Amino acid sequence: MIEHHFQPDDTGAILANIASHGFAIVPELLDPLGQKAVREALAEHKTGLRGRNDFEGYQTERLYSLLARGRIFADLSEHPAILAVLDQVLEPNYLLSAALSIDLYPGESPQAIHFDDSFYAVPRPRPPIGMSVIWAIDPFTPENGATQLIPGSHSWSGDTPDGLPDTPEIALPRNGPAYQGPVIEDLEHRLIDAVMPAGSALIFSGTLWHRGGGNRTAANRLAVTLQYCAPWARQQENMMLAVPAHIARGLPPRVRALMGYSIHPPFMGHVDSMHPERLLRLPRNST
Ligand SMILES: O=C(O)CCC(=O)C(=O)O
Repeated sequence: MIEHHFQPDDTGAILANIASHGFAIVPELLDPLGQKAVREALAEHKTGLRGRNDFEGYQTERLYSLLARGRIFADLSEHPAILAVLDQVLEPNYLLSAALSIDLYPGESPQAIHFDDSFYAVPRPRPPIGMSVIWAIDPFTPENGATQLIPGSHSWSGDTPDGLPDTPEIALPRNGPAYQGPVIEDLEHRLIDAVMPAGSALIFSGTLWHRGGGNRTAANRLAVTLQYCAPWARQQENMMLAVPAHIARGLPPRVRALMGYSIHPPFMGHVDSMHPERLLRLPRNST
């Protein structure tokens, strides 16, 4: 059995595991107070509404735009142990692409197997264009829907290996080159459960095949996922509209840079030839 759990300051080992297996787990990175802050921030906004398709999950409640919903999410998005890893994997000036909570209700079925940066239609194998972090707010178990991963699949070639569900919701590139990789007999047997205690962070490559598991328990499984992308790639969530300017002004500079209040040289991200931070600092009534 391979050990995939690492100490937060062991960046080298985390990076090595991501390079060889596609993921790493840092147990209990968020303490119980932080977990409570996440729950309280989400509680204000929960509606009980479930997902709109099988991918979001018909028995899953997702809340997006998290940076606008509580300071704790800004803290998570710039967690030093996470950024120390991302700094080595993604190009400088990388961005926060998505910030959402995923609450699996009892009875949720497993998701389709997918990889998170599939909507960038760049042929595989390739370095990741995105990196994902899933923060377990409840403990993740095989029974309650722990994320399931296929170790090593981050380096697979091709986008639609035999046997993978290719559903419209996933929007896999359909016109790309024919699959060139190994024949996949039974993908489900290759999945392993990301079992981890509450507060743990699962960090994985955007090219790693995975899915949310099914929830066979009587309790919910709550997670927060923060996804990051290359500085030249389009973010999934439009952070400028998702987070109103008056909230963005109060966020730490690094978080604002992750949102897109930053320049990727020579001038990607400018506004009227100015750094976007300059506009943000203008008095409220002039923006
Ligand atoms: O909820 C999970 O464990 C994984 C969810 C996921 O992979 C996704 O929605 O892209």
